[in-house]
Parts: sequence; C-alpha cells; structure tokens
Amino acid sequence: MKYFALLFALPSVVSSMFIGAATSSLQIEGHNKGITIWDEFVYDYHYHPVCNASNHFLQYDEDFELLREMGSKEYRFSISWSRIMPFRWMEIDQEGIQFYHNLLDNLLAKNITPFVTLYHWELPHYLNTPEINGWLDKKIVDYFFEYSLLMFEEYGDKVKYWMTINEPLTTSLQGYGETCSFAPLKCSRENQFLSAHYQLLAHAKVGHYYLNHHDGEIGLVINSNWFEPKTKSAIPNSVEMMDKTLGWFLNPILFGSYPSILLDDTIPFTEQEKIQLLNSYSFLGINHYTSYYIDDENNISTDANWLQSKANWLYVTPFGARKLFQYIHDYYTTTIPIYITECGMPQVKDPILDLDRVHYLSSYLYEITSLSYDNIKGFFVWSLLDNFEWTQGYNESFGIIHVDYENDYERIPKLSYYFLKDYIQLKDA
Ligand code: PNW
Repeated sequence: MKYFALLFALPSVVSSMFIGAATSSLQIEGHNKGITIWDEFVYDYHYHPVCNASNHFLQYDEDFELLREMGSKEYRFSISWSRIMPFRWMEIDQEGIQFYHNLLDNLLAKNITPFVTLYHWELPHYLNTPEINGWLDKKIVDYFFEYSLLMFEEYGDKVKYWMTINEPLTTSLQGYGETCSFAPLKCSRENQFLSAHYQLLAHAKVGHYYLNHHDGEIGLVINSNWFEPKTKSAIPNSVEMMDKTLGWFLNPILFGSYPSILLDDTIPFTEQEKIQLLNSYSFLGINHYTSYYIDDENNISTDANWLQSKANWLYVTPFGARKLFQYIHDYYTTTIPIYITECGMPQVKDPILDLDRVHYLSSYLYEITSLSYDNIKGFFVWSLLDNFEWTQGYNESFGIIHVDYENDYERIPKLSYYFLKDYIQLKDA
C-alpha cells in the first residue's frame, strides 16, 4: 500500500528529525508481577482493570517486527519497577530482569535504538504505605536512586538513552493535586508541590550520578500544552501559565530554581540540590499533545473549529506544537537536544483507516519541522499500540497499530502506520 498523495503537503520530510514510537510498561505488557498503585487505584475506584493490557509481554517480537518494518530505528519504552521488584524492596525477580534483557536484545538485533524510561507511573504498592508515603516522602528519592543504579548496572551496556521520570506534572496535578483523578489520589495543594519537589530531586540525583559515572545520555520527560493568548493583552497570562506548567519542571533543571510565580508555594532547593539539578540531563524529553486559549481574565477555552479527539482534553491544534517549541527556543534560549517523547491522539471513532490521526501527525510534523531547529532530534509517536489508557481503560486508543482484544490480541496496522512508513522512507531516501 502506498499513500504518497498524503506527502505532497510535506516538505518537512527533509528534516533530520527521526521518527520513532513510544509505549509504557503498564499500558502494554500485561502478565504483571506484583501490585502497583495503579492496580490498587482501578480496583478501589472501580475503573477498568489492567488485565493483560496489549499482551506485549508475549508478543514483543511481533511488535518490534512491525516497528522495524515501519522503518523506525528508535523506540521508547519503560521498565516496570514492580516487575523488577514485585513484592518487596530489593527482592529482585530474575524473570523480570530477564524480560527486559529479552526486549533489549530483540530491539538491538533489529537495529532499533532503545530509549528507556525508568518510571512511568506504576509505583510498586509497597512504596505507597503508611511507612513510605510514595512521592510525598523524601525517602522515595533514595529508593528511586538505588533502583536506577541497579538498572544502569544491569542494562547499561545495551541502553545509551535513559529517561528518569515521565510527566512529573501529570503525577503532581492528577495524582497529588488540583486535578485529582489519578493514582494515588492523595490530593492537596501542599501535596501537589511536595510530590513535584521530590520527583525533581529524584530525577536530579539519578541524572547527575549517571552523567558522572556512565557513558550515555539522560533526560527528564516534561509534558507541556501550549496556552495561546487570545488577545495581545493576554500574553502575560499565557507566559504565567507556561511558567506554572512547563516552567515548574523546566526552570529547576535549567536554572536551579522554580519560576518566580511559584516561589510562595514551593520549597527552595539547597546548594547541593541545585548543583545536581543543573547537571542532571544531557537532553530534554517533551511530551506534547494539545493547546488551549487563555484570555485576559485567565479563562481557558478552546475553539469550535478545532477537531476533537476522543479524549476530552485533547484537540487537534498543530499551530500550538510550532508555538510551543518556538517558545522553548526563544524564552529559554536553549539549544540543548530535545526529543519529542510523546505526541499522538485517540480518534472519536477509531477505524483502521484512521484519517484524523494521519491528519494530526502530518500537520504536527509539518509545523514542528517548519521551525528547522537542529536541536529537535527526534519524534516518538504515542503510541506504537492501542493500550491501557489509565482511567479510560481500553476506551481511548492512541495506537498506530490496532490491538484486537477480543481476538487473541491480533495486531492490525492502521493507515497512520503506513503514513509514517512512507514518511520515513521518503525522509531516508
Ligand atoms: C500521557 N492531560 O498522559 C502519558 O505519558 C501516557 O502514558 C498517556 O497514555 C498519554 O499521555 C495519553 O494520555 C497524559 O490530561 C494524561 O492533559 C493526561 C494528560 C496529559 C498527558
């Protein structure tokens, strides 16, 4: 199948930015070991259980074969802390260790470079107890550090690109703060800022250590929407909103301090913490999905003309992708390497001929590459497979490959998969 017609609108294929695909452990693997805070959460609040997710645990070879056939040479996935130590702290499960060796060996044999996230939200339940209070407890910084050292030792020869923590903003807002809808649902204003603080310290300690002791790259994965000022006079509100979201996590690692708008709510970093933060990364991971308007009264709104996705928070707003990366470039005047670690959408209806997703990906790629920034090195589509979308269970599919949950988890590539295949082929030609 060929869809070259779609590519006429895409001079962006001359960009050197690579196209990869991303997933996370809990969302695709299945056959989990141990209990995570998400298993407890979906049970307690009657959300859909994780079950065997996309059955990737058994079908990874087929999945990576599809990725290879698409032409991708980069793949982002995460290690499940709870598969490594399912039941007790430092009680290591050899089967779990071996599973990730198998994944890595399989990828490397297919010439695919692994980008590995150490933490993508599935905290083992024994680290969220009255004794160790998850991301609200300073002890978590050392737990995360020791777990990470073990991962570097075990997989360091095979992995040269690491990411510490996925979307600390989402964890702090949705798991511990004002949006209050995700595990572990321990929400208060104080917890919102405390959980962010410890995630930043955990990232800093691990990133700083890695860069001093290992030969490879490491970064934090920060998610950011774009807030478009509705009028010229709303620009300061837009900047303030960007500071409160992107800046909450980006300022600490770039400058060693929180943005000034957050100083009343946050704990200052010590000198030693600052040094660690400033030397904790060699690239930035940015997850970007959507944009909103912000007006003079700080109201957030959307536009009736924006194409909607199945997720109530996600609109198709390609202009915002360009503006976000322009903003990072101009406001932070940074040219450190950036990987777009997630970008994608769930269609309202999700047929195999997923034209909305093709539109989303082609327009976002066009806008991003039109900037011609050399430091934007790669783009990982979210996601390789349909998967477990947290509180939405299996109802919101982000995959470029359909998973038939009723029919032995059969994989069927969607049109967007072939679109990316052609896109990569044309780029590499
Ligand atoms: C990210 N929001 O989560 C996660 O990294 C993925 O695991 C997830 O599947 C993907 O994006 C799609 O949702 C987000 O409400 C969840 O703004 C919610 C939001 C943003 C990102």
